Amino acid sequence: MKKNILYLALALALPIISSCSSSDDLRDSYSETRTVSLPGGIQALAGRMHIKVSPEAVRKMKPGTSGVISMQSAPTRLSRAMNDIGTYRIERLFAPAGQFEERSIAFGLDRWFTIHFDSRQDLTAALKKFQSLDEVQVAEEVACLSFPETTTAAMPAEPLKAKGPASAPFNDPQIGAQWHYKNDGSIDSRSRAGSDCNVWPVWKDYTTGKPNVIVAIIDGGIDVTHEDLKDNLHVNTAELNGTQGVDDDGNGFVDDVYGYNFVEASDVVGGKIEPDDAGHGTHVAGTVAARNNNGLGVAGIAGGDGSTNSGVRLLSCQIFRKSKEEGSARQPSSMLPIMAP
Ligand SMILES: [Ca+2]
Ligand SMILES: [Ca+2]
Repeated sequence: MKKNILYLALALALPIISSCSSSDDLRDSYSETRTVSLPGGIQALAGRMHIKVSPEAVRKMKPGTSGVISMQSAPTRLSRAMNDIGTYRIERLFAPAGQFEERSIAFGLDRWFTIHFDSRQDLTAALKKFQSLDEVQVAEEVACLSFPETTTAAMPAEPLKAKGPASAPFNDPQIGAQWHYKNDGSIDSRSRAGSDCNVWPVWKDYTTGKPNVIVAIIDGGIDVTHEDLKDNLHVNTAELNGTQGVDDDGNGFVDDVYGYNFVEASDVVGGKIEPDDAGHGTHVAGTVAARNNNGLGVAGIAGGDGSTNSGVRLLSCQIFRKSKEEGSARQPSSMLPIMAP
């Protein structure tokens, strides 16, 4: 993973490493991440926490041009606390935003860090220790992320037929089955008139979506080749026409053509978006802005009317890869304001 990992300076790392059996033992990967249960039923990652430090503390923890920070000058109590729990890596929670970094600093996003420490440590005790420090404003667990579950009871026993209300406003072949947009009770015996979001009048009288609106899909990755989505994707042309492996538009993200893969995993290369195994991100993107009136598939809530200057644009901010995967994701702090036109 190549995302601005801030390593401890050797001066601090030596005593940390020497206090453990092996530094390699502590260096977990996404696939090896262990979870623990906290009071209240929260599932959290072992050996991880997020902290927000004070403005005074962060001034001493600034990374150099190489990305390496010197903890020698960090507040003594904070350094000692990190040492006590076997900290082996510190990284910015919100990735540095390149030319837009000033904006991140203004909102204090540069003061959030992920602490990686010995997963054998008691997480509750570690959080309590950090919460007691003057230099730390917030210390919290890294909650597990997992796919939202859909219960079978909420799903129809049989697929709905692609019919439904007459006079559909667009020619998408599946629009009749999208009862959640317009439900007049005619789809089948189970459908209930009015159980919908009533978007048809909005399309007719107000808008079908405008391309100057970018909607971030914070979910599994979008299939950017999908025939009913590709024309409504936000495309970062500087990256599309740029050099692979280079942050061509200077926003802190490399090769972010359609968004970014924020999954925290050692095998995620270059932030490249990959559709999740359940197609969930693609499904959500389609609900938001599948291309309308293109004679293909379904309609999206804000998918336009088929004309060039219509439909919102989709930005894939991937935080999931698999249905049953547990882990964490880095935060897409700067992507949304940066990529908006
Ligand atoms: Ca970029
Ligand atoms: Ca369509």
